[in-house]
Amino acid sequence: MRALPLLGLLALGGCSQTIDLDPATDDAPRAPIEDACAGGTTQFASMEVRFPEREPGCNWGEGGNLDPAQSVITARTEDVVALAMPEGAAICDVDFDFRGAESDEDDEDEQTIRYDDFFLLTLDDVVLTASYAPLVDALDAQGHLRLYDWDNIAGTPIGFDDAESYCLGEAEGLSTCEIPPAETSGAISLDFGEQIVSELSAYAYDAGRYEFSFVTLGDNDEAVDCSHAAFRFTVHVEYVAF
Ligand SMILES: [Ca+2]
Ligand SMILES: [Ca+2]
Repeated sequence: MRALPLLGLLALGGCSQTIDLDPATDDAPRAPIEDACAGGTTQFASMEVRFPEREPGCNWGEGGNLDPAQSVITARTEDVVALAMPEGAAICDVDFDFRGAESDEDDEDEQTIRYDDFFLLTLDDVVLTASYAPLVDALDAQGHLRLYDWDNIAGTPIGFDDAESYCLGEAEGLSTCEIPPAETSGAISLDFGEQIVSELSAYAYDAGRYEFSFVTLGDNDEAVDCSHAAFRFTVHVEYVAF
């Protein structure tokens, strides 16, 4: 938000003949970001995001969580990792690499996402992927983005038998994703198309933060719910600093 006045100047400089003073500029940052990204002064960074293992335990009845109930989403835990993006930076392109680290003894190329019962991975509020697609139906949309809000998910009935996953932009043919079913090992990939990256970039820039959240959901099983194994990925970002 602090960078917005600067962005306004940039926009004015680019089109001094048609100064638009309309205050309804929700979408305004997009064009300047795309212009700046096309300007050839982008920078690159690779950052690792690590979510340590989380032991079972949902804190039912606390912090907005409901009381335990069979086959209903009643509780969540949220682990947050902030990306160390420079102040005022905007994303031009982003790639996610979910391959295991080479130093890992067990598996160099694939990692298992283990979780109970379901998970969502978000950047800021935007759901990047979710292991159970119906959860996303309850969320507010902004363009192609779906915005995570626990209050919209709490109380959702669970159908364990048809657990289709969700990936941002995949249903619209704008992204290509591979998400292994629960409790299986397999290659994960999230490849977001240009349109999706552009919307993500504008959202994160407006939010002024780059925070990944690993949200784990449960119904009523104290011994397993809201747990997940360690999970990590590398983010390769091409960005421009305003
Ligand atoms: Ca249960
Ligand atoms: Ca459960």
